[in-house]
Order: sequence, then structure tokens, then C-alpha cells
Amino acid sequence: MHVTLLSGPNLDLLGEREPEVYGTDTLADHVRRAAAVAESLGWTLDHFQSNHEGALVDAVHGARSRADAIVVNAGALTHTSWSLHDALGAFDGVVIELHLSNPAAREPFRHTSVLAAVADGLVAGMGGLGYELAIEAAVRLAGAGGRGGGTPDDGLRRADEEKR
Ligand code: CA2
Repeated sequence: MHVTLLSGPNLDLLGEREPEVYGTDTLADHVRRAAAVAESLGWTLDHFQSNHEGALVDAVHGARSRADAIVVNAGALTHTSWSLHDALGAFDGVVIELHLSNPAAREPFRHTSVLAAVADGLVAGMGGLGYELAIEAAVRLAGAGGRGGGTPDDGLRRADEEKR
């Protein structure tokens, strides 16, 4: 099973500026820990970052034939990108929206996510830990049968049963 992790505009600057909001870890640090969690659960992970909306849409299309889940921190495109909304809506697997900060507690323009309607769940405000939590949530939801197939607890129960 495979998860695609997508990172939107400016996330390549993590660790360089605004540490009070986004922490001091780089995107590579977050990706390394996310991949370790995926691997520990028997999944593989690929990561793609772009500052370009169309490139992220293409990456979602590519994930349709490759991935069982997408974890996406779309950066500011979260609040504006209907093309990313439509692309994620055409993806059959699990979609988890991820943010380092808690956008709901920040400026009003961050309070709306146009991606939320096509996501199965949201991890926000957990800093770097969110990357690990989002991967685990994606794996557990996919294990429960994917979108609409159950809750993360169902996925954990199924994984436990398979171990026995
Ligand atoms: O909290 C998050 O993860 C965000 O997705 C980060 C986005 C922001 O636009 C969203 O509202 C919430 C920003 C991406 C990173 O921007 C940086 C800017 C300067 C220095 C470092 C990162």
C-alpha cells in the first residue's frame, strides 16, 4: 500500500523563516519522519512539493494509479484552489488535509478550506507531529476500506485482527 504526501507553495521555506508559526524543522525533516511512520506500518511513501498549482493537480492525477491515500498540506492553496479540490475529488482513495498551524485560529482568510469538502479528515495545529499523525490516520482509514469505508478505529481493529 502506498501514500502520496503533497506539499504546496512556500513549504520549501520551512525552517528558514517564521519559526514561531511553523517551527524550526525543514520540510525534509517532516518528510523523513512521515516516511518512517509509513514504513513502520508496512506502507511506502512518496513526496512531492511544488509552488505551482497545476503541478500539484498533475501530482494528484498521478497518484490516482499509484496511491491508496493522499496526505496534502496545500499551503495557501488550501484557501483558494478549486482545481486542487476537483482533482482530489477525482481521487478514489483516502484524503487527509494537513496543516502545521491551526488555520482556524489565524487570520480570517485562512478560516476557509476549499479542500475540506473532498477530504476524509483534517490534522491541524499539531506542528511537525501532524505529519506523523496524518500518515497514521491515512493508513488506518484506508485499512478500514477507504473513503466512506469506516472509521480509523475500524482500520486499527482490522490490522490487529490480521496480526492474530
Ligand atoms: O499551517 C500550515 O501548514 C499552512 O498550510 C501553511 C501555509 C499557510 O498558507 C496555510 O494557511 C497554513 C504556509 C506555507 C509555509 O509558508 C512559509 C512561509 C515563510 C516561511 C516558511 C513557511
